[in-house]
Amino acid sequence: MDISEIILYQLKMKMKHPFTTSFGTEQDRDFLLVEVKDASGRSGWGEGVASERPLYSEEFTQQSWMMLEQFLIPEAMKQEISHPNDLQHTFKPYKGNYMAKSALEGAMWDLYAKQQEKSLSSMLGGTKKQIEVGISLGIEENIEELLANIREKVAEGYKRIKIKIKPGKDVDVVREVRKHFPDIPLMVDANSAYTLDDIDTLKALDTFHLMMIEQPLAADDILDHATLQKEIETPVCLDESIHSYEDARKAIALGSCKIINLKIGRVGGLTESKRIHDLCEQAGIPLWCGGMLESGVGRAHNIAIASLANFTLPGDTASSSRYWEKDIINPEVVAEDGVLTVNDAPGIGYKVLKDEVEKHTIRKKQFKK
Ligand code: OSB
Ligand code: MG
Repeated sequence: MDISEIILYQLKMKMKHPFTTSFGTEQDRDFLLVEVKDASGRSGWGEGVASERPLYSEEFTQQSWMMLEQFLIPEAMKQEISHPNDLQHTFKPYKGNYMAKSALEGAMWDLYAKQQEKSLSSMLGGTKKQIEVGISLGIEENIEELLANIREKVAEGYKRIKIKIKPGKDVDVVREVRKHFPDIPLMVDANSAYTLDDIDTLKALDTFHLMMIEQPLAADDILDHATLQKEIETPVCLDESIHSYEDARKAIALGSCKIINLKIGRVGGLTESKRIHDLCEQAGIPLWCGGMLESGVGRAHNIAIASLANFTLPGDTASSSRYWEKDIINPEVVAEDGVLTVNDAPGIGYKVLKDEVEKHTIRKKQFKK
């Protein structure tokens, strides 16, 4: 691929509103960008989606930086990469750190697609030209606030509403939401806040005709989720529990879920995402693309993967304006009536605004061949 240079950026970008889940509140998004340059001056971009603190998963931004700086970028620089798929082999000896691996691999995929003058979507085998999106709404202190948020997002046309829940902010909240919005496509995400001891609560949630309940049990569990799925009608969707093709294969074999939320960063990149997509398609397990409060770079990658055929449910890739006053890409991502058009320009298909990137950059390091 004729790589000449890799640049690692750490950015801090303030979101318009704080976002609260069962594991905490985030407003200052602290994340990484990777820029891979070739000898002809083309750039590919990837986003490191870890959070500042290891609350969603064990990865966090500083750790991703060190992983990329000390191991992943030097390894990638050492060899001739002819296709982004090669990186799976390069990275394999290094355990875990999927989000760090995905940031570099994503930049390579963008660059590779640009070199081939094809869209990232088409390079991955994407077939859809339009994708449906939903929106993920954080926990609010006050139910009126949540109801107002839902009203606004339904009016904007989002194709399903996901609300975050945690113990004490669950059955009563969903009952109230259902009272005001009896028919909207609605789902909940617990971010692993429950155990099987909470079966009564989970069974109560089963009565609100939810599209699915996302990651109710522990992040490292697939067995208890299988037990739970036998007890409730609502499909269980796994997020945190799925880090790889192997995890997906085992979860499907055990009956731990009926749906998977795929996040490119959580599974180590686009190559692994495509493998999981094909496995789930064969197994009849529908997918949707999750989000990690991404900037436009990560958002563009999400749109590309969501254009594959088995992403049959609305994902979390909402408009740029959902989180940002001004995104770092042009054009911004805009969902119209809950539908995004898949870009057919080369690579991710959006221009990365270098001025905007620099404005939010708090640390930067250049690696030359
Ligand atoms: O569990 O899907 C999740 C955000 C940060 C970490 C984990 C999750 C989320 C979201 C928001 O639900 C998704 C988005 O809008 O980017
Ligand atoms: Mg989730």
